[in-house]
Amino acid sequence: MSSRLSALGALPALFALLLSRQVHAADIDPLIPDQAIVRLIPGADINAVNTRHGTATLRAIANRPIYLLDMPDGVDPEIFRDQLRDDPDVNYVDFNYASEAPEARGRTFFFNVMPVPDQYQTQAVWSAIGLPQAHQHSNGGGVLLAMVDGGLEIAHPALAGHIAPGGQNLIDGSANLEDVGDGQDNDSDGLVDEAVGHGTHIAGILAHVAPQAAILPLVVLDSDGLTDNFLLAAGVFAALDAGAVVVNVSIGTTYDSKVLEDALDEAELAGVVVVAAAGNLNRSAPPEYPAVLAAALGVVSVDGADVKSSFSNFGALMDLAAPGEAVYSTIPGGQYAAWSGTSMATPLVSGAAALLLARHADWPASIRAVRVTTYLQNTAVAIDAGNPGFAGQLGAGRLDVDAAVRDILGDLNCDARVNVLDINAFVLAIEDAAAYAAAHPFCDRGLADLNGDGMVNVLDIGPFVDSLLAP
Ligand SMILES: [Ca+2]
Ligand SMILES: [Ca+2]
Ligand SMILES: [Ca+2]
Ligand SMILES: [Ca+2]
Repeated sequence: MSSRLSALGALPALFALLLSRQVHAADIDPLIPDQAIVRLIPGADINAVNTRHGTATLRAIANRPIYLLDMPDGVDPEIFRDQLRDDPDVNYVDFNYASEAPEARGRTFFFNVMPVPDQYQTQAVWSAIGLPQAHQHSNGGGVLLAMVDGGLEIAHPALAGHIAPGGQNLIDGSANLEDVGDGQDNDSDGLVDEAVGHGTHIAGILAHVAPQAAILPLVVLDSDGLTDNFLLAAGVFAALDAGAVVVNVSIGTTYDSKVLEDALDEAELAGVVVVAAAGNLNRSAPPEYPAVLAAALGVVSVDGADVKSSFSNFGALMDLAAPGEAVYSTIPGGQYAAWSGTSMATPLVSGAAALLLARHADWPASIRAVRVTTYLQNTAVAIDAGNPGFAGQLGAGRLDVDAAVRDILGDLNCDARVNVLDINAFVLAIEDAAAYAAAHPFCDRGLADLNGDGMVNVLDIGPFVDSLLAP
């Protein structure tokens, strides 16, 4: 990207971009002044648009006509946006807002630094979500799992062998993926490099949950945990281009960004599972995007007793809960530490999605994301009773990876539940294998073998009825 910027003679604009990124970390993400995001119609030329409007290209998204533009000095942003919108080459226009890691926004840091991996490997978080049992069925092999986050310590011993080639730093266009500070308070909040470790910590959680998945780092967060809507969307688009089937987004923005919605819509069409952190400010409004978008799995944090974490955002648009308190994972320097946040709950769900997709590699893109959501939600452990005041606002329940990944005998309509809705499918499975396969594509007829004799036939009827009547 840097060569493209130079070719456009946009270095002064880039300098302006760097200055404009000196925004304060805040509860509400601030507008980044003087920037516009445009998507052009197919075949349109950004240079012609820039010439007409006096704009300059600051960044471009690969393989799509989406650009971050620097507005001319002294224009009224609203009027200027309307002028851009009236340009026949322009599909949509939006402003650019800052965006943050929830832990940067909420000011939580890693703690209990340890030189050894014992806590990381043996912590109760893994057993709380049924991970050891789930690993008997799947380790995530063959799945490309993207993380749109900060950099990560590639050389960390616990990450060796887990990182996919082809990672990108979308901030500077380089291949530098490292998780290091720059000694600067990039977001002018009085804290220097407060988000160093975030990406490494997320990577360590993904690597433990889905040990055979390949983790693709897409760096959009700076060392203070700051990014913006354009970069965040660019990270999701890059994940799609790389062929990732799961995208972990432990980042949120309070602005309902058109370009981020665009990226999530494209992910949905491609059957890619985007998992996003709810946010760490114990509120339901303003919500944080993309977690609340329909195409994302929004994750809230609970403690070891499935009680909502005091910091966790919540709301009717959340999809799942997962443990997010004092989660041990990797940090730079080859070390380990605990960190609390919805950012830490999120990769538990992303890793679970990877296990599920490795187990069901036959699921085509057309059903993949919906199936993953259905399986993870319908096998989740109900937690509303233990969270008075938050009923319906913590998602479908707490992640149970074992329940999601193992075979569910009697689930003939493949919704990860066994109930009366399986009766017709069960009868079809017994009567006519071909008709069953046609009516329930990518479901497993073998789940009708309730008596476990290796055959699906009338002898399974009694045990199936018993399973429906079981408490
Ligand atoms: Ca800072
Ligand atoms: Ca910094
Ligand atoms: Ca079912
Ligand atoms: Ca049987």
